[in-house]
Amino acid sequence: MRFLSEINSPADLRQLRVEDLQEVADEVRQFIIDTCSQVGGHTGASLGAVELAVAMHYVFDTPNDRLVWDVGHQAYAHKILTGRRDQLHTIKQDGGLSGFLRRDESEYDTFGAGHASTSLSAALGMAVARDRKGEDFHVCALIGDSSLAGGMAMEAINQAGHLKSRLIVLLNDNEMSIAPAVGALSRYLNRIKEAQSYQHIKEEIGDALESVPHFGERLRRAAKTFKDAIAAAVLPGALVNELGFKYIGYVDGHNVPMLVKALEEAKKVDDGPVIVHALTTKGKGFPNPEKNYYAYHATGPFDPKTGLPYKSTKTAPPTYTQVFGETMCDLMANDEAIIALTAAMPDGTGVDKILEKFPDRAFDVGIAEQHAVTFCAGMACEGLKPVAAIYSTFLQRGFDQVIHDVCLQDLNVTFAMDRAGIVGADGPTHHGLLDIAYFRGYPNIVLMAPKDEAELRDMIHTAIEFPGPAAIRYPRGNGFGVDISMPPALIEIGKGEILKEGSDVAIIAYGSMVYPSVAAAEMLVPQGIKPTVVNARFVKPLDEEMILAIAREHRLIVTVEEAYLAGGFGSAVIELLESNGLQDSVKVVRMGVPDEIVTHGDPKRLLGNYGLNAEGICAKVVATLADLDHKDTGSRRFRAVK
Ligand SMILES: Cc1ncc(C[n+]2csc(CCOP(=O)(O)OP(=O)(O)O)c2C)c(N)n1
Repeated sequence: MRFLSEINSPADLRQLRVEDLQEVADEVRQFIIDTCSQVGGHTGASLGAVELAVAMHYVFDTPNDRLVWDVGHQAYAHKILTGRRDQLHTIKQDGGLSGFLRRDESEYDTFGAGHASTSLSAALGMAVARDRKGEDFHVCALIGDSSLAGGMAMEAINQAGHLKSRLIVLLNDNEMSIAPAVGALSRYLNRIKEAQSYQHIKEEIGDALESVPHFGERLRRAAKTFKDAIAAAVLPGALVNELGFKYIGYVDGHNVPMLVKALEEAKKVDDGPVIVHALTTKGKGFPNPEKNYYAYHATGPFDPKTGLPYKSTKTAPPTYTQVFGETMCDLMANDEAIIALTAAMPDGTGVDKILEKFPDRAFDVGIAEQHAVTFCAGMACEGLKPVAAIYSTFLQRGFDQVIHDVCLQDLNVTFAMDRAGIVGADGPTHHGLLDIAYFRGYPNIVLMAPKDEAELRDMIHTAIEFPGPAAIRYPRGNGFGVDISMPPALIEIGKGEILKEGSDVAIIAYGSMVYPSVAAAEMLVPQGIKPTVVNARFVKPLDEEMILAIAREHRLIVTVEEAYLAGGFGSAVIELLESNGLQDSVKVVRMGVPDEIVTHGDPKRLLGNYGLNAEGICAKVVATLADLDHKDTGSRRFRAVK
C-alpha cells in the first residue's frame, strides 16, 4: 500500500495530488476486499462508494465540513480514511466498530445512521443551523438512489428547494437497492441518463447538419427547435427547475478526478441546494465473475480470489424467513385474495420467493414502509388480504399508518415482523425490541409470536384469516428443525399453551423465549423445583383466564420476552393481575431487555447479558425462589417474635 498506510486522517489524504487519488481508491478497495473476505460485512455496498468517499474527503475540509451518510452501510471507505483503518477487521463484532455510523465512534460521523433516507433531512438541519450561527462550512449529504425515493428524503428535498439553503447532495446511483431498485423515481433517474446521452447525440447531429453546404445553419436551427422540445421533456427538469435544485451530472462515480471536479463545482453554488449525480456500480471490484449484486450487497466471509462464500458444512434448519416465504406460497396458492409486500427487503423477508411465484400478487414498494402500510390498508378496504413483511425495526417508520390507517378502520392487514428481538451484528439501529410496546396500546390489534417455525406457519394462516389487524413477531435466524410438513392450522385467538405443569413457579414465555424456558425448566427439575411452563402465544389479547388461574396457583410468575421490558409482555401480565386485584398475592419477575441501548455483536452473548437463555432463566428462578423463601422465613420469625 503506497499511500493508504500513511493516511491516518483526511488531512493526510488532502496532502496528495489529484493524480494520486485513483491509486488511493484502488488501495482502499483492496483493503475492503481483504478485510471483508475475512469478517464479512456490507461489502458490495461499500465497494461501490470507495471513490465517492475519497473524493468527498479530498474536496471537503472534514470534519469541519459536514459529511452526512445515508444508512451508513456503504461507508467502509469513509471509516478507513478517517482513522479507523486498523479497526476495520472488528466491524460489527463484539466491542468492534459499528457496521453503520455513530456520532460517538468518530467526529467524522456527523450523524448516526442505520435506517434509510435520513441524510437529507439531517444535512438540511445542519445547513440551516450553520446559516443561523453565521458559520461557513459546507454540508454534503450522500444518498443512494433507492434511499432517495424514501418518503423522508422526498420531504427534505421539498423543504430544501423551498428554503434555498446551501446544501450539496451527492447521489450514489447504482440502480440498486439491496435488490434492483424499484419505482418511478428510479425510472426518472434513468431518463436523466438517457437524456444526457441524447444531449450528446443532439450536439453531434447539430454539428453534422451544420456541415451541409448552403443549408447547414438553417437545418441545424430547425432541428434544434424540434430536438429541444423533446429534450425538455426528458432532461432533469423536475429536480432542477421545479424543486429548486441545481444539477451537476452525471459523473462517473468511479473516476476520482472527475468527482473532485464535480464536487468543486458544487461548492461554488451558493444560492441553494445542488445535486451531484454520480453513477456507480454496486460491488465494484468484487472478485466474483458472476455479477450477482444481490448476493454481495452484504456478505459473510468469502474467498478473496473467487468471491465465493466459504461454505458451511453444517446443515441448519430453515430460517424463520424461509418458512415465512414458503408458507405464504402455500397459502397464496389456495387463496387469490392474499397479497404479499416487502419494503425493499425481498430476500431479507422471504418475499423474493413469493415475487418469483406470484409476480402479480407480490410487491416490492421500495424503501417506503409508511406507504407499504397504507397501501395494504387500501387493498384491505377492497377485500384483499395483504401481508406486509417488514422487519420490526423498520416498521417503526410506519407506526402512525398502522394505527391511523389500519387499526382505527379495523382492516384485515397482517404484519409479519421479521428480525424481532436482538439481531446481533447490525446493532442498535436494527434490533427489533419495541414492537410489543408500540402496538400493545392499541385496542383492536392482535399480537402474536410463535415458539418455533411450525407455529409460525399456523400463525400466518391465523393472522390472515383474522378479519382485523394482526401482527406476528419472529426472530432472525434458524428455526428449531421441527416438522413443518403439516398444512398450516388455525390457532384460537388469545389462547396460550401450557407446555409443562408444575407448582413452584410459572414461567410464561413469549415467542423466541419459549424454547429457552422449556430448557430452563429441565434444569430446574433436578434441583427439586417444579416449574409450570407456558407458551403465551398472544400478548394481545392475553389469555386472561389461563394467566389468572396460574396466578392463583403459583407464588411466583416469571415472564420472559426478547423485547424491551417497558410496555412489553411482562407489563401486560402485571396490568392484568393488577386489574384483577392479584398484584399482591403473586410475585412477578419480568425478564427481557432493560432500559438501555443494546450494542452490536454476537446475538447469543447479547441475549446472555440479559439472562435471556436457559441458564439465565434458571438462575433467575432459583434466586427469586430463594429470596421468597428467605422472606417467608423472615416474616414467620417476625410473627413468632411478636
Ligand atoms: C427504513 C429502512 N428500510 C430498509 C432498510 C434496509 N436497507 C439497508 S441498505 C438498503 C438499500 C439502500 O439502497 P441505496 O440507497 O440505493 O444504497 P446502496 O446500497 O445501493 O448503496 C436497504 C433497503 C433500511 N436500512 N432502512
